[in-house]
Amino acid sequence: MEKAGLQPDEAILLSKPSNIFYVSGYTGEGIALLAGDLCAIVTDFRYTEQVTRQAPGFEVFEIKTGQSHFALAAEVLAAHGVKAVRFEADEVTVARFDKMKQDMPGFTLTALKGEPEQVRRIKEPEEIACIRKACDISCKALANLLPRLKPGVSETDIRLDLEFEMLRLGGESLAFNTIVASGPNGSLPHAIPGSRKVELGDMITLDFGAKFGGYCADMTRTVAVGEPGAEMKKIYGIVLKAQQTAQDALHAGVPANSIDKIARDIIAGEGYGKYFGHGLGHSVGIDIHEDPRLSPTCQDILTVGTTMTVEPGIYVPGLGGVRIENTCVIGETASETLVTAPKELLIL
Ligand SMILES: [Mn+2]
Repeated sequence: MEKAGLQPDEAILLSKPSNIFYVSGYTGEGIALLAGDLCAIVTDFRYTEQVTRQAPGFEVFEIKTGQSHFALAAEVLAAHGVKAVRFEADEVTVARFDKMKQDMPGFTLTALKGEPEQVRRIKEPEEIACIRKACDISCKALANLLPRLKPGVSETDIRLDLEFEMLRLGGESLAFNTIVASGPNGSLPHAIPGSRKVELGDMITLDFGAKFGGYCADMTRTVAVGEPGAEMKKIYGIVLKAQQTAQDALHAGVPANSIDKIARDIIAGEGYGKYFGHGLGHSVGIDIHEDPRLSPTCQDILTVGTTMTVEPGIYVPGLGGVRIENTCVIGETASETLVTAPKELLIL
């Protein structure tokens, strides 16, 4: 990918798992080296065969007992005439940077400026296909769960049920820890599922996603078990309008914060502005949270092929909360949602 911009004596050293997967398809531990005539993974005995299976285009170098990945990388790079190494400053800890300096003497070490992530912003059709499949699995898991959402079921039981369904339906893992927030717990945007049992009249916020082909789904639905109170119903209507209006406005060529503003203005206009304290959305791919963001401060111009969640919410302490979230792909004049589950208020 970004090898095109490299000098002949320069290499990129990747240690962030999502960037290594992006360039190579390899999902195990280790580091990736990219230079003019070199694509390599440096790893240990446990993963050597896995590299050859997942990343056939990459040479594999296995560290000796006691040898650090950086020390072996230094040998490999020196043999290719490399003198300068660029690394991921947002991934390498201070301790690992010290180790890198110690084990790679003589190399000029400079930080990448988020170039791998920049390239990853625009998803290839094969990447979109994986995210779509992850979203399909997630939607089916929700549909299978719904008949079992009843008074007396605990949040942790709901979480287990939903996660089991996602894995049973072909999800290879979970994109993130499932959020289940029932009744008054709904006012916590990132509630941890607990022992609280669902009561009649509760709204339940479910924020979850499967992973497929290395790519994440991200979706949220808030459903009611029995007739909810009047204010929660009103809040649901506001969030739904904010979600739909912002999603309808999402397309290439506009600044990210203009989409955030659409949802924020609708919610504020109804008097709930102070109860929507997070950004409207984020990009999603190999990592669950990627740039750009739909937030009041992100001025990036949206581009075709970028994925984006649209997830407004209203959280009222003591009452509850509502969030509705779709993962969308940005097109030239419109966006397409990859999450097809209905958004209208569902009263079970
Ligand atoms: Mn999200």
